Amino acid sequence: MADRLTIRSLSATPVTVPMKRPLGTSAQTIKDASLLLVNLLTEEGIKGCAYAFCYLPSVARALVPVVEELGEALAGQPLVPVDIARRISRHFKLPGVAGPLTMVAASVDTAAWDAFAIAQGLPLARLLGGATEPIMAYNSNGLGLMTPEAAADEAEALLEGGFKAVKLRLGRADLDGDLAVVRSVRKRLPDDIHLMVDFNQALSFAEAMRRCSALEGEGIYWIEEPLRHDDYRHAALIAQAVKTPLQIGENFTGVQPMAAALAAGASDYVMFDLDRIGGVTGWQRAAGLAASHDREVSSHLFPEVSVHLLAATPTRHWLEYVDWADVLIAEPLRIENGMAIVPDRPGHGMRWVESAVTKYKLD
Ligand code: SMN
Ligand code: MG
Repeated sequence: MADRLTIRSLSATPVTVPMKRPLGTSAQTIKDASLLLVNLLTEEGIKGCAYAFCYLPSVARALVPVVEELGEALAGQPLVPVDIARRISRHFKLPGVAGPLTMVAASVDTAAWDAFAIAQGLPLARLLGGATEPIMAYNSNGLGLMTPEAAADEAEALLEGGFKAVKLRLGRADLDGDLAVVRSVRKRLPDDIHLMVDFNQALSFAEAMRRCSALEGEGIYWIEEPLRHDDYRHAALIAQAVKTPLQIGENFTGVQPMAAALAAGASDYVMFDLDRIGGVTGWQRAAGLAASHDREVSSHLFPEVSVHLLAATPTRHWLEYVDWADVLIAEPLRIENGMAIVPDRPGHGMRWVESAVTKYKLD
């Protein structure tokens, strides 16, 4: 087993895979997952990989040369994660690590950690000091904006696999529309099943205060992103006024916005998006900050890698389970009794199915 690795090259393939259930959010309806598959090759022959969630096919395509250019900057460097993270942030210092460039920075960081863990012969969770115990997961594969009856049916269907929690998207034109769906879903679900709701930043401050207050007593587990994601000042007022826990964080780009949100008291819970928080390196920093504030940490998308990171997060909370990348992955993440199983393979355990990559490749 090679214990020292040297980066040889990076490559990237843009793909779009259809989702089984379209996801209507208050911002946009997502029907396909446009991903950028990133591969890191070392001189020793060990490979690491990761995917970026690009939302739009054009973004996935546009990032290919960005990955290749970063590969030229990293070629010949020892694969020491702390140094690679510093080199990646220096590479993007002038354009700024923002928007789609965070997807590249994070997925290359994650691919580097994958290769590093493979070289050590350890699952990423264990390399980072965690156990490979199952992680509680909620099913997020659906429950977009839909009619009350359709939402109740879909909520029930999402319990297959033993899930104990599901997430419903809200943010219709008016409060009554949202309330009707919440009541229909809540009525259909057994009492011991948790129901999270997500507004995807749809509301003004006044409307958010009204709707979040109205959701009290409706059996909601958390209320996610009622406001523009970086409006921490008003989020704090809502968090204070409403007993149901507030959840934000999928839009934290690195640890600094999270520190500002915590300082403002903007939420009860936090959730990290692997691409935005800064890959494995960024997640660890954010998890340290969360632990120092006793804040529960959940994940956003990227369940295959997040399951390892949550395992090594002292204040771990919920894994957001989506199966969107499953067709591309040789051994997709397994759920048993509503718990995600941390793969006991070296690295994060994702390997591409080459025939699927060819099939779903974007021109
Ligand atoms: C969400 C965001 C982006 C894509 C899909 C779903 C949503 C979530 O905010 O938290 O699941
Ligand atoms: Mg969300």
